[in-house]
Amino acid sequence: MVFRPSATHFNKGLDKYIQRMESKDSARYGNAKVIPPKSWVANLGNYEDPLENETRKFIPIKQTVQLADSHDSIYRVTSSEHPLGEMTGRIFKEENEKCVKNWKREDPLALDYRQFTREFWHGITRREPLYGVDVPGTLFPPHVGTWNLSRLGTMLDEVIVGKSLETVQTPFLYFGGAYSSFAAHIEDMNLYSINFLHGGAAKVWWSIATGEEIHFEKWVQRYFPKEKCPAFLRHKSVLINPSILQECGFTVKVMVQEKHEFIITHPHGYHWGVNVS
Ligand SMILES: O=C(O)CCC(=O)C(=O)O
Ligand SMILES: [Fe+2]
Repeated sequence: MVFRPSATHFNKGLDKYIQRMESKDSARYGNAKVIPPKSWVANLGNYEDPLENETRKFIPIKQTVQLADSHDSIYRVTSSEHPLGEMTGRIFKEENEKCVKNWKREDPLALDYRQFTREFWHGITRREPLYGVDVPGTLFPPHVGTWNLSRLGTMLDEVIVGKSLETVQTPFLYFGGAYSSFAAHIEDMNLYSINFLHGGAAKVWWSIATGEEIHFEKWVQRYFPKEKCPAFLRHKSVLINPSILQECGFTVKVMVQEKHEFIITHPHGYHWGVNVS
């Protein structure tokens, strides 16, 4: 579902807004998109461009994707650290551009989102995209009082007082290279997640309606009979072409997140996706 809250509703904060979304049964429709009011976006001001920051360094991963079934629909993603090791956003951008050049015809920025997703699934095993994942930090300026991902003010703050649960309550930055993807998963402790696109090209998300997760887990397990861990989807390495899930009767939704839009994932709501560039 897509929500376009008024400034009044939005400024009451995330907790209140989630209650409002839930009252509209948003979990049954997969991920929710929240488009913030213009006044809130204007208040962000001109903040840091992470691609120009010379002090924040990270080691991107290189993703390799292999087919895991016989009908071109289920894939296993493995990641290795980039051979150059730690780099700044600027170097990451250059490395990403080199990859895109090597793939020739497939410059993602030249495609609309339908062409892009078709191309993504079509060439998925031929590319090795780069992704800067789980980089601790935030771009939110401290003066932003509501929906600031570095201090969300959620229910968790009331039960965990005086410190933050590392990785659950602290924000991360993601630098998405062209065609980099994230595997199907639900969150640790089955919590919600919230994601804001600060800049760059879009991120395409797929999600399964809450309520279908057990069926989905059983369905996926059939394709990985050798997996010993019953919760192996938590290892975040499985990508599934949404078409096959639709054919098998799952409620799969696609959502394209553009600059300055939030995506909220629901507890038990499986989601996965790909960065355009
Ligand atoms: O952007 C990513 O790579 C992961 C996003 C995600 O799974 C989330 O925000 O819950
Ligand atoms: Fe997630």
